[in-house]
Amino acid sequence: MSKVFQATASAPVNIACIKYWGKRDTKLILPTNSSLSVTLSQDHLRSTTTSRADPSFAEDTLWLNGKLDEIKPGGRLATCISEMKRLRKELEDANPNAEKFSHWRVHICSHNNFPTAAGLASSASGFAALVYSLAKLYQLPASPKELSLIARQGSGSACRSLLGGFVAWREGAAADGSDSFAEQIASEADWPAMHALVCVVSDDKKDTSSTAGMQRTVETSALFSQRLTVVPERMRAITKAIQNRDFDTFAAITMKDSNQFHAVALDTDPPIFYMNDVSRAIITVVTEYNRVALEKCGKRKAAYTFDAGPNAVIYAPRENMKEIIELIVSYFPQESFNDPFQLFKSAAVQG
Ligand code: 2P0
Repeated sequence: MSKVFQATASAPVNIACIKYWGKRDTKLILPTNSSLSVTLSQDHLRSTTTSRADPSFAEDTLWLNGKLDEIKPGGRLATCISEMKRLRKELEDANPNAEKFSHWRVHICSHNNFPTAAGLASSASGFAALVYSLAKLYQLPASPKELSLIARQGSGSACRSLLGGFVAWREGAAADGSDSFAEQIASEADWPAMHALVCVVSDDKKDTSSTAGMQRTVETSALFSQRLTVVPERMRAITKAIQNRDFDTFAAITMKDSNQFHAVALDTDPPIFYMNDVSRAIITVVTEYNRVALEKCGKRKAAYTFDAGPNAVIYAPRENMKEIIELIVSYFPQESFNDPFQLFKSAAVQG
């Protein structure tokens, strides 16, 4: 029997505090603004991917959650796979002793342990796990930053899931995308008190995909250009807040940016609604909770954020979480949610 190669890797979702929304290059997936996220840890929201190279395989094949998925020529999956094969080929060419299998076909099996495409960043963890598993399969010495350049071409937000903790995706300026990568600005250990509560309001598939929605915003929203003028200062300010463990500033910026992202979605023609009545009620509860906290001690105690779907993520220092969960549960009986609340904290990607 001839030799085969196989590797498994897993990557978690990330939840943005400064949102990525809009591309300046749709093929290379270059964003119109930098973004910043927290990579969630623990085992609840992860993609796990196994890649196998075997000389007997007839074509590259992918199964997503047990179902055969199409690898369209020239599409995002094909791009990521061919980029990883190219890196393996470079390694083989540079090292005469390296085994030559970059030309073999690969079979890839990927599994999400949470609802796919429900605004819970499944493409982020999915492409990060895919690229990471191929990097292990091909025994590449590439750094997470280098791999983020490839994962970005699968799905923009995926580049941030290759690193743990607090991660910035730099928009970059180069036309070839070489400076549009993710980098860690603080590790989980730098701010261990930071926790995230994921409130699954709905796990239905969303109506408007992020990919289609964001380009419609770029093309039709007058508010969008205003957003681009404020993001650079927000990136600077939130980075400083994270490095200083200044939760009040972190919370103020995170909520403002979530609100602005949903405002430009609404300003899109036709309008895009990602939040629903439960999402808006969660905003009201957190706002009131913070109003009382501001009155009492001059600082916010929680921050909501919503992505391209109705589910809420509430960031808060761990010490406030019990109170926040009790508050949310008292306002929203569990039937409002398809899933019980899940508590995560940020952490590094695991292999
Ligand atoms: C984010 N989102 O920063 C923002 C906030 C959704 C709202 O990144 O077209 O699925 O594959 O690059 O990465 C969703 O965008 O879009 C996203 P593509 P992606 O997390």
